[in-house]
Amino acid sequence: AADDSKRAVGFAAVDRYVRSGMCVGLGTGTTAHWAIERAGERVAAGDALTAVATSHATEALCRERGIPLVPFAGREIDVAIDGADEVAGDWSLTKGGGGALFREKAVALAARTFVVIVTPEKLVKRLGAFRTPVEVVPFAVEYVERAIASAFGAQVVRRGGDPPFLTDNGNAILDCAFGAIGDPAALDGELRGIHGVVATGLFSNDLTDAVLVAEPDGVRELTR
Ligand code: DER
Repeated sequence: AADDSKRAVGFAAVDRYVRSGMCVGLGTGTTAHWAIERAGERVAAGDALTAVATSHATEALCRERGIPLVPFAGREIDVAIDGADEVAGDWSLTKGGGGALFREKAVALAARTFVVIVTPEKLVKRLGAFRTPVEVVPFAVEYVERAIASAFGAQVVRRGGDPPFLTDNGNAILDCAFGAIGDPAALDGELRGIHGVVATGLFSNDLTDAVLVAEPDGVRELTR
């Protein structure tokens, strides 16, 4: 059932926002998986699509499905489609549960349109119940961990066991419990001011152009 919902919302995003000839930013995770599946079907049916992948995992699936890949710097991205860990009432997002937040944010920023696809449990009033992923250069990970803990009183956990998780960029991830986040864009800025922080999973609300939710009776597109 969960897979059916993710499939429905992934397919809907591609069919509503992707036209032949477009370059599509393809996200990472179990919901974005279905947008990639549908893009593959559209290519197989003859649509001229190219894709910018947000992770090695997504690159591999695109290759399996015959979706032509172009580099991020390659060309304009018409639409990016991706999942999220939380969608707040103002459409700010927590992303990075899958560790792809840096490239996902790069693609979302570069895309003309950014479409978020979720199942209903991702909708929250405010961000913060889900720990905020922060990507950090390994050399500075202990320094950043201390800086976040002392500056925000946040409980900070380095992702992964031994050896710790590393992103496709070779960086570490700190999962930080900030509690309810009133101003995600401001917190993102403060965190990125700490030397060693590469990116955070806080996506400001002005990035999100559409939110598609897989409801039991079909896919609902939120209106702001
Ligand atoms: O890592 C990410 O940002 C993913 O989009 C993640 O947050 C959502 O993954 P899911 O669709 O598997 O829940």
